[in-house]
Formats: sequence, structure tokens, C-alpha cells
Amino acid sequence: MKKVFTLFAALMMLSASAETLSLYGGDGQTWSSVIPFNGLWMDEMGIKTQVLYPAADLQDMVGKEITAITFYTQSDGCPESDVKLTISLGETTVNAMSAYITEGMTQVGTLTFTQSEGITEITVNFDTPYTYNGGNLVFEDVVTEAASKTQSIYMTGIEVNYNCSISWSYGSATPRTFMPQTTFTYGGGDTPEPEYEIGDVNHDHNVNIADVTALIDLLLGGSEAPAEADVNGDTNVSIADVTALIDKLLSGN
Ligand SMILES: [Ca+2]
Ligand SMILES: [Ca+2]
Repeated sequence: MKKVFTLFAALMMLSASAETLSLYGGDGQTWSSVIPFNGLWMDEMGIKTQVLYPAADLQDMVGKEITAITFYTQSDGCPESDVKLTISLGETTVNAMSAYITEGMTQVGTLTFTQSEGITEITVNFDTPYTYNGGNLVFEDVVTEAASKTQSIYMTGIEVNYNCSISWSYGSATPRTFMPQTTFTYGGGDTPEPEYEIGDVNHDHNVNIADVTALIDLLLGGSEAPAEADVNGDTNVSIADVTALIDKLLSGN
């Protein structure tokens, strides 16, 4: 029973394992003080910043759940008093920013900057995982508790040749060509295919008579059997599996 439980637990962990997608790392010297966090303006409620990630860069995550997003600072720096922001994601057919995207945004979490030094990463762990459906992805942060005193936050990234982001300054929304260095953490979605088919005792990605020989050798030798050797699925590897494997080969299943 313990064996079965351990296997089950391992499978659960495998299917829930998190992957990451890191983009726009650049040279580490290119930075923005307004994308994705507009530090100097964080003393105003409602200040909004958006980044538009092209779908072509996000194909690894289609159908998966995004659970966190990380940005990187070029140097120490944060608002000089606490700021709270809401973080939202959405998908759009828009390919470049000319105005804020207002439709289809969903709040996924919040972020609080507290006064501190030495920040190199800013990670938002989502309260609500976001299922990515394959569109152009919009990241948004909005100030919901303004700072009493502000300071620029310098974030690393790359310059691109179209308006991929937008921020607020001096009374208007300003499109930008800065794409912040970003790591997405994602997982879930499709359960991965098992590595080997049941009966593929020798792990050569074929189930054939060589596996019968391998299974007999294994039983005679008393060595540890791979999970694929339990052909009849009774959680034991025994002579009954030789019979089951031969039956499987003869029946062509
Ligand atoms: Ca085989
Ligand atoms: Ca068995």
C-alpha cells in the first residue's frame, strides 16, 4: 500500500510541478523607471501601468496556469513609503499599445512595496492562478494605496521597435517601447505522458519479445523492476506479468 501511495504522491507532484519561462533578459544595463512600475507616480491613486506580451513569446504556457510573475531591478530602489497595487492579467487581439487595454482584465493578486533596500527581484505570487489561452497577454498594475513619498524603481529589460507598454505621467497615458525582463511561473494543464509504455521493460520505447526476455532475466536475477514491468497492474512484478506481457504481444494491444 505504501508503494502505491508513494507512486501516487510522486505523480501528483509531477503533474503539479512548476515550470518557468524567462524573457527579455537583455544586457542587464537597459532599464526603465516607468515600466512595469511607475515608482515616481506611486503617490497617486489609480496610477496604471500595462505591458503587452506577444503571444508568439508565450507558446510554452498555452493551456497552463500562470501562478506568479517576477521582474528584476537594475539597482536598489523602491517607494519610500508603503504602496499597494492590484495586479491583473488579460488577453487581447491588440498588437501594440496606443491606449490602456480595458476589456477582459482579471485581478490575479496584489503587491505591496515596503520600504527596504537591496531588492533585486519583485515577484507577485497570484492569489488566483491565471489560465493562459494563447492570446497577447496584458499585465497591469494599479495603485490602490498610494505612497506618501515616492522614488523611482529601475527595472531591467529590453527596448523593442513598437509600443509594447504604457504608463501614466503628467496627465496622460504614454505608450513605451520598453519590455521588462520577466519570468513567468506556470504549471498544471495537461498531465505529462508517461515516459515508457506498460510492458517496455528494457526502456527502448518498443514493446516486443525482447521485453519478455528482459522481464524473465529480471525475475531470475532478482533485480529491481521498473514500474512498466507490472503489466497486469496488480502492483507486484511476478511471473504472472510474463504471461500478461506475452498475452499483450499476441493480442497486439
Ligand atoms: Ca522494450
Ligand atoms: Ca504484476
